[in-house]
Amino acid sequence: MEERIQKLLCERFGRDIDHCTKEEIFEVLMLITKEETSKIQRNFGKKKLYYISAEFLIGKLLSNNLINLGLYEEVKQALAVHGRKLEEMEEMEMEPSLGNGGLGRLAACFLDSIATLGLFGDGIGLNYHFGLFRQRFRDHKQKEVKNPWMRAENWTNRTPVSFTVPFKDFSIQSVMYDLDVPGYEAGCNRLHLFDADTVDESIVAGDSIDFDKHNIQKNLTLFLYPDDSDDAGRMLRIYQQYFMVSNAAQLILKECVDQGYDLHKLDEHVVIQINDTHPSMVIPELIRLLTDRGFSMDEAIDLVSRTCAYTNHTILAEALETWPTSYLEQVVPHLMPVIQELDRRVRKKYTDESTYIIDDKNHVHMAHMDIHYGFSVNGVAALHTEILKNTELSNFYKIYPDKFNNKTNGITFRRWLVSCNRELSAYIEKLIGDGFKKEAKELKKLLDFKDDKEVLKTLGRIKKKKKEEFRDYLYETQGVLTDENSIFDVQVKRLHEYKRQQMNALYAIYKYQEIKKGHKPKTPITMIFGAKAAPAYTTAKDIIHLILCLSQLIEDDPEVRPYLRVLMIENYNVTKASKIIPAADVSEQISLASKEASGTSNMKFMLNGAVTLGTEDGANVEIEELVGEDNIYIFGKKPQEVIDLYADGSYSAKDIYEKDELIHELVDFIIGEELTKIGDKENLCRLHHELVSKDWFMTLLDTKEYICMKERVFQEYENQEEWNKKALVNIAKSGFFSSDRTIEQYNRDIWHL
Ligand code: T68
Repeated sequence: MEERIQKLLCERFGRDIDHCTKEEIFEVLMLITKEETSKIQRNFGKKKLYYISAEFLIGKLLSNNLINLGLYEEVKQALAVHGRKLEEMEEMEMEPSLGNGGLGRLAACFLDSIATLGLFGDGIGLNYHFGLFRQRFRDHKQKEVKNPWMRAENWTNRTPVSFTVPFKDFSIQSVMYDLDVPGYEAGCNRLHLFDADTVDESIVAGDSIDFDKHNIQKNLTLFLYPDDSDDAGRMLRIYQQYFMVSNAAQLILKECVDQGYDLHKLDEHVVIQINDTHPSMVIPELIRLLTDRGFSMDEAIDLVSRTCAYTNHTILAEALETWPTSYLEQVVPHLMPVIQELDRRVRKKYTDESTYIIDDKNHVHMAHMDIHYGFSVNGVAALHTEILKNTELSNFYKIYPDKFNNKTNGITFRRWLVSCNRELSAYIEKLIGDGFKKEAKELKKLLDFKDDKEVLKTLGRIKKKKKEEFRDYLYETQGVLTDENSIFDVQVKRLHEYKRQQMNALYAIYKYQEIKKGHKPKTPITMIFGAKAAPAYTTAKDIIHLILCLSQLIEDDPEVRPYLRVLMIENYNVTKASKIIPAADVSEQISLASKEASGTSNMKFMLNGAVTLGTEDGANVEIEELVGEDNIYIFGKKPQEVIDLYADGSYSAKDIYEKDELIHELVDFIIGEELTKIGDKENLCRLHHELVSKDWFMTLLDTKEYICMKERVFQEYENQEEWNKKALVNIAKSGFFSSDRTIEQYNRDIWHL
């Protein structure tokens, strides 16, 4: 390996390793990894899965691919001979900006597991040049700048595959870029990312995220989820979605034909997983392409319906996509006759208007199309699926009880343990062998060490080491110094009111005031946030502003600072997740019960020995069942109580604010002089008003219980042996959340590969 690295460095840069930069060494390591990946066997079968998703949040690939190829140690040693560190080269890698949150990261974990299980399945998405914005903090506010993550040498390979994608007024010729996805000690699949050569990065001004939204040929794949707060932005999303699925549909048919398969048996050779509704137009597009090839409408609809399966990731009404027919007419008029035909058939068969595809306001409901014309509908955690069946989609469940099924999310342990926490992984291996890397359930064997004081101590030591590493990382990247001897209390996820970062901020205010009164915590507390807010989501940005102002207030206060810190990680992404999660003690999963479909960071924290402080929501419910109530902290209103509150409209934030002294005081602190002298009064007042007069996601409902429970968490942390035992039980029981298990279930129940 050493020779090979040297040779390639000399060839490309004319220098040996001792005289090469980290960037150069990284590039060469990437090329070698790509070459090795291309040598391993491709998964194959007579039926193939296509996982279509607007997002693939794949994260950096060097370490992961080396681990999966079994080359990590070899490369590490080769570099060590020259005093170079693999970790330092990895720092040079840009994180692909191809996703936004849990949905995109889930797709990436799934690709890893699909390949690892030897299943024949590729991902299909878009090659966003700037992807999701990069977050900067200026004046205690989020500022969005573009994120140019691509380099001349990339993980992707340009392929000769190209399709013509027709829009109303023009066509766009696509280019397919491929990225190899090696499984862990297993075969390899691909991620196909479509792009167009007409796309022009220079139309983006400076480092902003502003561009001409009307120039589709030039802007089509520049950004992920370009701002949809105006019509042009919404229209651009339709262009992107159709571009993605038309390419997907054409690729699928081409691959079938190339294999010599009979398209009349499409469903025997192809299964399409539609990841949320962004790829839903693949249904009418495939039907259109098949009828173009002479298939009858009946047969085309029947075939496609037996090929497509839909995953729902949310019950938030505003996230359920609908498109006005007038928009679709302007972008893809040729799809409208198909969509209208699909709707006509629904209307002929069913009387329940709430299930129609096109509603009386002429909006096309993408999820409705998926449910009627797909053969499977799945939620992403047990509770979520029950809510879909009994509440959100109950009218559909009545019609199609057999289509509904649950697939509780999972995470790949290769990235979220073996790669991000090598110390813990190695220690587990020492205790129970390395079988857990492929059979996650083997982690259960750790329970044998539940009362082993030495083991518990070692777990504590590893946690401390990860905290020190995070301390150094945060100092280097953000210039903020953390105390590794404090409790790390962590909430990292997209910013949304239903996730209730604002409730966590109210706790910070509570603790600040307590410390001011002289009630100091025994062990200092570091509250760590990481979150991006959608650029047009005002309340979310106001919450970030509040957190950053609190952070400043405490930094400037020598009385409080030794006991409490509030830190916000800038530009939270997969790379930063893999640094903070192993260092966390407390995992904050405090969404309003019933609103978080599953959550996946909850699983990552658990796997790394953090204890969950959470509501009865999403996969928290399943975590609780696994670890038992002694090893998790659950608080707050139950999902059904929340659903009932919405139904009868009886929740009033104002009532709570007016009647409860403590809450009144905490909420008013937001507009008090301590914060308004640091921050922007307009933003803080707007947030205060939002909380007191609307509070759509019922923050104030659970705030008091939250504070009480969090106090208990910090108290119980003081008994380190008991705490480490909780950590051990969490790790030992986390095997269920391996995405290998999830994918086995998808395959067993839906894909049948
Ligand atoms: C997340 N959804 C769920 N959506 O919120 C989370 N949506 O509970 C779940 O664990 C995860 O999916 C995986 O199932 C998302 O991440 C989006 O990102 C999104 C983006 C645009 C429109 C709608």
